[in-house]
Amino acid sequence: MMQYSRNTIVALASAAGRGGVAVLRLSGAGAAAALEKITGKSCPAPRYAARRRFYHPQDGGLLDDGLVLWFPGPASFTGEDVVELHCHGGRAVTDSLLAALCACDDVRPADAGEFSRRAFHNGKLDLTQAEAIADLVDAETLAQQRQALRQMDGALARLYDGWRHDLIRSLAHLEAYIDFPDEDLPAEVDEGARAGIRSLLQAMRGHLADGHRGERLRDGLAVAVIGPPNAGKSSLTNSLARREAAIVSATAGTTRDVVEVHLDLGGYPVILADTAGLREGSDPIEAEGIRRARARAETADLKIAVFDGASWPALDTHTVNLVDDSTVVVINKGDCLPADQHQTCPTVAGRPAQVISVHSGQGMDAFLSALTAEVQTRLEGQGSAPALTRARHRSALEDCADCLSRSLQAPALELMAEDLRLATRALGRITGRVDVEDLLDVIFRDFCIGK
Ligand SMILES: Nc1nc2c(ncn2[C@@H]2O[C@H](COP(=O)(O)OP(=O)(O)OP(=O)(O)O)[C@@H](O)[C@H]2O)c(=O)[nH]1
Ligand SMILES: [Mg+2]
Repeated sequence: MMQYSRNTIVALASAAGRGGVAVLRLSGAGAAAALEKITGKSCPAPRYAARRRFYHPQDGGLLDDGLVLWFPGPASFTGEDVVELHCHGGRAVTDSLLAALCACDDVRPADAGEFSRRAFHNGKLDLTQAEAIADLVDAETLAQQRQALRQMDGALARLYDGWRHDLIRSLAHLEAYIDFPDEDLPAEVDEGARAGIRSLLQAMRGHLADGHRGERLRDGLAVAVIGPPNAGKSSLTNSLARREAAIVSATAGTTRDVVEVHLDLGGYPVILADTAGLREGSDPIEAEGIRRARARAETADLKIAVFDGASWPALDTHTVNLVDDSTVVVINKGDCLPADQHQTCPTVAGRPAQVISVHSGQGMDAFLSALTAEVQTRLEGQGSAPALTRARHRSALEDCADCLSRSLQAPALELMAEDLRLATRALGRITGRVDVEDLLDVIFRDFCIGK
């Protein structure tokens, strides 16, 4: 990172633009002095709000009237002295206050993420918690918010640090025997270390094989609406989105491009993709649309196969062939089905099919509940284990697991220790703790060398 001569940072903590109240935040050794300079008064008691007028430090002009808070370090978000100014949320007010603060000694505008970065450097957060703050700010649904809050609370950090601690312990024991080669490695130490590595590896593999639910919950579950032309795929998409996102018409082959809508289904984020109707012998543009539809069906986490009730009991074979375990099957235009068909529970390719009608609303509530349940099982795991939320964590964990399984095959103690060291480092990359001091601490605490 760039080195600056001024080390107290200031930034708008609330969103840019007009609002009732805006929050400016300062962090660094000069925060209190800057506050005193622009208010002409001393800092209030720590963590108590006080009302102050704000003046420009050079010309003395009144800028605003608001609240201030003073969080002396290290008991602050960044671990440094922090000051918050709650002012009126207008462009001129916030701009002039920022300029006034930057005119104070040692104060400069913050870089992107610099507050969290300082919090990390001062040991207030690990990297997963810093990432969780970003996720919480980006969360659009309740389930995303819950996941981010859990991670911010340190659920992932505790899991990964716990594993790392176990590894460091095993490593420390091995290192001790490597450093003192006169002593033979007792069989129980060797077997104990191996058993520990095996159980860690198993826990890690279980965590990795979670169907990417945490990452999906961050990004949204990909759901593709597929089916023959004119079945009502776009009508269903619009009904779920509660807006006219896709064109609906009685002409078969209306939808060509993939039309994406973002939904909040019972608190879970979904990216719903309406696609072109599947059929043969169409013009080149439609053929490209169908190719895209098939590609979407292939990569989707979940499919909704929509059949046309008006042609019941004939079923489009292109669509039937795509029905699998990850497909919710619906027969639309239930209003066009013969009355005697309403009572039966049809199946398509071995999956139960729900009869709905986007027009009349028939079966729509039951369909929505079934769809939400399908989404929920894909995003919510069993039990209370926190989910893996980022590709960055996944790749570090995969590296770690590779090192661990290699360590079990290692022909010599030194090589096993080296693999464990690499595994520890890979885990440390996730939380940002990559430090050999930890290893030394454990060695000295557990072995009392030199006693
Ligand atoms: N009777 C009846 N008609 C429906 C229903 N849902 C949709 N339709 C009609 O079916 C026609 C086709 O609807 P779309 O939603 O455009 O169908 P699509 O599957 O997207 O068709 P393509 O984009 O051509 O593949 C339109 O005229 C809709 O008004 C329904 O529940 N009942
Ligand atoms: Mg359509």
